[in-house]
Amino acid sequence: MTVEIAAQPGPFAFDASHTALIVIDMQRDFIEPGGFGESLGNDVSLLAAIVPAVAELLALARTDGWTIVHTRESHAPDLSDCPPAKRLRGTPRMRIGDPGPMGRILVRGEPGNAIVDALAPAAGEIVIDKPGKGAFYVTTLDDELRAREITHLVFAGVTTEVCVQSSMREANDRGYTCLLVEDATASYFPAFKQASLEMIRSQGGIVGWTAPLAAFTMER
Ligand code: C5J
Repeated sequence: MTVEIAAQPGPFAFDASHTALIVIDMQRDFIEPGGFGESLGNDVSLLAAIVPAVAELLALARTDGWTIVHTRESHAPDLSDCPPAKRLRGTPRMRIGDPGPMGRILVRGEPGNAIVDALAPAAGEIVIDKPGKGAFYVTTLDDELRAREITHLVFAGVTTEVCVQSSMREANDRGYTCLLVEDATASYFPAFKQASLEMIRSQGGIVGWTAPLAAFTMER
């Protein structure tokens, strides 16, 4: 059944059976003190603030039978999938692969690399480990979505202007119809979040649509 919600730049229509929720990188490394995000000098509380909204969106998607995907920005323990150009950027204080308070920074399997407890993937949900900012780069995400005949993607997660926007642009180029939930995404830089939302929906939705979580809950 197709439903239509109020969104920008116009109404967004989708069918639950062809829709996936893509929750980007809600990991301890970005959201909790002691992880990668904080090691770069960021205020992680800005990201922690959206956890309740993402939890509500996940609950709604589970109830309505959407496909659910969680991503984690993560690297192999030998860092063979982390280009030096990525590792050497940022602050020399703590880099990807270095030991941190929650284990090695952004390394697969380390405690800090896990998704925060409140948003833990449920059995059967897709979890994608991605070495890049975009969720499609050297991952199986596109194959997983096409195998399930997914055409519409609803995005949430962090950070808006980096991994969320990169993933949404990659999805757009692959032919998916995309929407970003405005209050279920966050940036360490509120102005960057606002600019990203405006970029995405500009020019008639050049990357896609945006809508508040309430647009989904009011529909029910
Ligand atoms: C960053 C991300 N910001 N998940 N990663 O490095 O946006």
